[in-house]
Amino acid sequence: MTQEAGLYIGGKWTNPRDRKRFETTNPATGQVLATFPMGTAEDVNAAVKAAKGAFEKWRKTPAPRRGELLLEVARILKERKEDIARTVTMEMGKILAEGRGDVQEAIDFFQYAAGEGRRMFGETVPSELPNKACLTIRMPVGPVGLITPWNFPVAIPAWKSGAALIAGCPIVFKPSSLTPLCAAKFVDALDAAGFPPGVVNMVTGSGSVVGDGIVQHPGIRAVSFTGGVDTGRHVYESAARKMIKVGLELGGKNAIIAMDDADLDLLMDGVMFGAFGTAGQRCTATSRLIVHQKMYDAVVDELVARTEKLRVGDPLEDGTDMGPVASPDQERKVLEYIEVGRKEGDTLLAGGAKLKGGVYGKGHFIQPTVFAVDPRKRLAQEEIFGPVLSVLRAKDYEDAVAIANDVKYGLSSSIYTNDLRWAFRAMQDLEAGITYVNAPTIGAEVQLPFGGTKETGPTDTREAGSTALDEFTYWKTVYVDYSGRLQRAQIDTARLAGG
Ligand code: UN1
Repeated sequence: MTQEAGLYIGGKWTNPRDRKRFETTNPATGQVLATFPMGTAEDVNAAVKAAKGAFEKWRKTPAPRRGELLLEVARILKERKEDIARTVTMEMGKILAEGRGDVQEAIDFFQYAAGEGRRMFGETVPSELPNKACLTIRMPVGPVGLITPWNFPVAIPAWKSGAALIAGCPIVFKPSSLTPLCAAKFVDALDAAGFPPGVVNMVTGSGSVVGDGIVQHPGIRAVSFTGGVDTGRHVYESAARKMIKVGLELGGKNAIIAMDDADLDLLMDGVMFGAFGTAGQRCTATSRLIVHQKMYDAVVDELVARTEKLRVGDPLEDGTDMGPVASPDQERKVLEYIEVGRKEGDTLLAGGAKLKGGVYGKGHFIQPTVFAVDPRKRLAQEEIFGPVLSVLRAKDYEDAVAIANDVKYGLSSSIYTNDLRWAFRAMQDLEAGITYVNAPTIGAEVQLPFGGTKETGPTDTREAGSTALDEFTYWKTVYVDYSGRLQRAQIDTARLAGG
């Protein structure tokens, strides 16, 4: 594939010459990596048409056979892991170990989803009538739209496409315009695995033309979207108007609660990874640290010392802890939040500036930043999606949980404690789709459900795990009457002998 990439429709890469093009750049260096076509409404139509054309055959392909293709994708991704991981790092800016992790998560999920092809369990349920069988089976909804963000440019497309494909749904995929090269390499692996033409389609371009075009297209029967709340609300509304299924994962304001009995070193290892891994650009990032007042001073001292030691730099280089943020927009947004903190009178404890000159000269590098914040301040409430951690003080367990829950999001959460009672209470008390005990808010594994509550996940869908299929299937209930006569439920109720 050249760096002048194209669209993938009906099993072929196409590069329409008359399309406007956009560039994708390396956020560490400003270097242009590739150009892509701005997809049009016609491109979306062509992709949906291809997907519709492929649906009948794909849904009737036995699920274990579909699974074999998914396993083949996993194998190809393994072979290409280093190249794709470097592309992730160059296009998005996360450090190479995390770029590899991104691809590994895709491999893991395709392996998991392949196995789902041999499970896809339904239920068998007793009938109230004799000689009658009752069961449930999953049905694929039809062609589906997948709209993905830039922060996990391989893993998130893999979660969505792996689930849709094993379920029997052809896909029309629109990647983020910041990371289309990662998406193209991922789709190239699907292409190499040999899916029937039309089962996989990718259209790059703007949210307003391609994204909206996919959601609103009558041929698209479900949409899965990961991104910000505002866009998510718009997708939700459009999907509701069309009465289709929609899966939403819209970010977080995830908290770690540090109880007074927490192991300080373990806590700090988790906080640093959770807050500054991927430069804080994860939906699951630890963006609040809520500390029991008895631990507060010790935690803050250690936090500042560790934050100041982080090595920010070239994400391809060994030994770098944190790379740049992903784009000029990201840089602007994060710096604006740092300003908000200053203006609202939050106490800046570490960082707080853009890094300039030398290796930083052409990139979007921001110092890892820590503020001490009160619960109602914007830095304690709003998703920043960058390397900015807000520290809050809590009186006791109840106060910590109240602070943790007092945000509109509900994705991930964590408590550090050695007291079983706090751990088990937190599992019940924290309003979030995920709770960790003695581990940070990031690092979800693919064989478990992933998603949130409140404004993070208003449709209550879960990606990954055994729940992944729910986004793309509906349940059919089947009754098989083999009695040879008309039996009427509720009317002819069969009686027990002697009844
Ligand atoms: C995201 O940021 O949207 O749990 C996904 C984690 C990763 C996935 C994050 N496995 O941090």
